[in-house]
Amino acid sequence: MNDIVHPSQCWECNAYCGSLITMRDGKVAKIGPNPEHPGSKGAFCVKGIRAVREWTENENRLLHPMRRVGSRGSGEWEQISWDDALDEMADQLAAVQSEHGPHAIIGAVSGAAFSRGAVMALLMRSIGSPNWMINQDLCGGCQALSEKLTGTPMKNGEDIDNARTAMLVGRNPYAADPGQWQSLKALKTRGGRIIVIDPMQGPASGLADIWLRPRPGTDAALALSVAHMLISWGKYDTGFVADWCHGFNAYKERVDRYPPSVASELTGVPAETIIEAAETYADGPSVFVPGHGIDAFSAGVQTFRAFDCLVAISGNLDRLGGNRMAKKPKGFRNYLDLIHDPQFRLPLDVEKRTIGADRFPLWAGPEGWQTACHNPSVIEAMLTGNPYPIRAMYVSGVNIVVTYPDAARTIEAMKSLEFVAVATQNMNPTAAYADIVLPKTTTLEEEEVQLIGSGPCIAYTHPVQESRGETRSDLEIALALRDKLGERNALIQDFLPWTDQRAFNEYLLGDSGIDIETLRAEGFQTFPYDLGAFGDDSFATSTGKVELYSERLDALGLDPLPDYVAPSADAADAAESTAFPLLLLTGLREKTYHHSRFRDQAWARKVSPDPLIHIHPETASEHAIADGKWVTVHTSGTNTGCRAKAQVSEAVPKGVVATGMGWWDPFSGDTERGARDININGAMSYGGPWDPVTGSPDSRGRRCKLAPAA
Ligand SMILES: Nc1nc2c(c(=O)[nH]1)N[C@H]1C(S)=C(S)[C@@H](COP(=O)(O)OP(=O)(O)OC[C@H]3O[C@@H](n4cnc5c(=O)[nH]c(N)nc54)[C@H](O)[C@@H]3O)O[C@H]1N2
Ligand SMILES: Nc1nc2c(c(=O)[nH]1)N[C@H]1C(S)=C(S)[C@@H](COP(=O)(O)OP(=O)(O)OC[C@H]3O[C@@H](n4cnc5c(=O)[nH]c(N)nc54)[C@H](O)[C@@H]3O)O[C@H]1N2
Ligand code: SF4
Ligand SMILES: [Mo]
Repeated sequence: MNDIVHPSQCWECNAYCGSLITMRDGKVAKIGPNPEHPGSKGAFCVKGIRAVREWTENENRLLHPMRRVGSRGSGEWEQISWDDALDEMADQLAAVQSEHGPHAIIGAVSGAAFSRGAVMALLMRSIGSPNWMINQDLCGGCQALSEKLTGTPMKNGEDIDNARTAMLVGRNPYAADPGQWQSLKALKTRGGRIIVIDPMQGPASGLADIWLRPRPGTDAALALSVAHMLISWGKYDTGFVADWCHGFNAYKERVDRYPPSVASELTGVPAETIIEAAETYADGPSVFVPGHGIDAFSAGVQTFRAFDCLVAISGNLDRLGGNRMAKKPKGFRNYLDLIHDPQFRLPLDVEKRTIGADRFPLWAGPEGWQTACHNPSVIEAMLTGNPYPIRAMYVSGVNIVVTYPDAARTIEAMKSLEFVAVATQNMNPTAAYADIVLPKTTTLEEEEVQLIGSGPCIAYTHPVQESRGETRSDLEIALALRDKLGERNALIQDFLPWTDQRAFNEYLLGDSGIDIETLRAEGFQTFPYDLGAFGDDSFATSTGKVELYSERLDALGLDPLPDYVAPSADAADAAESTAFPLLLLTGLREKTYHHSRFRDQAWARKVSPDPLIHIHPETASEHAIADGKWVTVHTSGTNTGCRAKAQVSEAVPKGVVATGMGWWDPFSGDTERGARDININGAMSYGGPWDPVTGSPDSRGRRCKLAPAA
């Protein structure tokens, strides 16, 4: 037995744990945690240990390019060669480009955190299209935009290990992030305090010293009230505020509108509890640990602004035990740098036509965070031709039929297109609507270099085995497609100047002084950085300071100060409130699944066989719903519904129901049914209200109704 152990990086979810992969006779024998990894520090999960291997070795894995032979969604395919697949794809894209213009072609990925995001953007730009979709309007987009506007990029910089107090807001690290969970338990053991803000009871509230249980979507009022208390007690960082904050007086006036009595009224949290939380948070260092529970909703940016400003004025920004600002080795290029690099940009007038740039200029188009489209506007354009037609789509690394709200409409939009190609590892519901399906490598087969904020470190994903079958990586597909498009004179410019993944990765490493060979051997590289050494270039805002008062929002006619925005469910009239009497939370994570992935793995189905919807005993009896029985779920704003299994428990407050996401049935044999029937996004609208900055829809807090299923 000759075991070789490769340090690598798991990126099956955005916890990004360091891994050790043991190879025996050329095969993966074991995947486990890397205790040396500075981000995860030995934490790991069952998906990293088990699901990735099955995902790779699975007999259902797609190993060859496929061409649709039946109608779209019929599930009838024939195997074809790569050459034929790429020829057909290039022919179709070139035809759409010449008939409708390059804008009519769109790419879709999950996010830009991995190379496939940037590769997709650059591939589309090479064709002349500024249009590509990310799903971060549904994930982390509100946090990112708030941090960008405020000048406080601190995502993944939570320094729980050195904190005295941690404040979790809409975060369930027990399921979502084992590294954070491990650090929080250690904090508790060493006598630190934990504040949890979450309407739902769960492992985190179980660990809490103070648990605030707000009405869904009202968290901003809590942050503003805590800030008000800190300022009124004089327990804020006067030096940091004087030197590095812009607009403190206006901000103070704003937060003074939210004494605990007012915040209590808005959120349902007792005023004494808000004061207790403020006292505890004031006794730092304190770390703000946010989660998806306050992101991806129509007031997401304002909610994050309220917390981000609190972190700044309390002196916890870039402080040991607080929230570290993003660090990067000098000379390293991350994916955002790539997307925004002037040498890879289309002319301004072309980028201005990005779908959604007119409505959400800080999200989509030239000034956008990632320049990507506003997705609901894209679906609209596919179906109506407004503002102009979208006729062809290339999807990679995202399962839009399952993970975008309004599955029926996404399917209708896909069916209306002239051409759809999907790159994936398995036949998922999105691939089912493709004309061409391309087989993709997995994270055990591809090399990736990535900046990990939680380390912070540069991490290396080790390609430990040969690609199975004919599978290829995103960059390999993009390069081959680029060549085919070139043969058809369909390239505007070549924005993919790399020969292979290694060249791409070396380009990312740039002049950072970190080299691939060391990364391969160690799995990661740390780099030196300063904490709290603020200077003129610390805050990337127009004033060069933390903008409590955002000049950019002001210029756009949006509220420049953080504020409480009533959740959209409050706007319902009497008829709607009667028809849809409950509030729906979606997105609860389970340890078994990563969104829609691994749904075909027997072990995972055994642990989590059905989509559950949590309902309070009193609410359940009011609606004649019994524990363990199937119910139908409908929300306001759509006609379609879905099913879930009732889990009657006091974990949710009365009148609130909570469910997961990502459900589909790989074995139903009926794609539409499999993707809509048990998928909460089959019952949700992707229409407004949208966050005015990110265009995010309400992925929770929507009004809904439940009834026993037939
Ligand atoms: N096992 C597993 N881990 C994952 C993932 C996965 O699919 N599976 N996905 C990864 C990804 S991409 C993400 S984005 C993260 C998401 O993981 P988290 O950031 O932890 O987010 P959620 O699990 O969606 O929700 C966290 C909490 O928000 C609460 N919540 C809901 N509405 C509100 C509200 O209005 N206010 C407050 N304060 N709380 C609210 C919920 O009750 C829940 O306890 O997990 C990552 N990790
Ligand atoms: N209602 C509701 N909807 C939500 C959410 C919610 O809370 N509520 N959460 C949102 C959030 S936070 C997120 S992050 C999104 C997730 O949305 P998605 O990104 O669509 O989720 P996944 O299931 O991870 O889909 C990934 C797909 O990418 C492919 N894939 C997996 N690994 C790789 C890879 O290495 N390379 C490539 N090219 N492809 C790969 C597989 O085909 C897989 O089916 O869903 C969002 N949708
Ligand atoms: S939590 Fe699990 S799936 Fe996510 S990165 Fe860590 S080991 Fe991988
Ligand atoms: Mo996410």
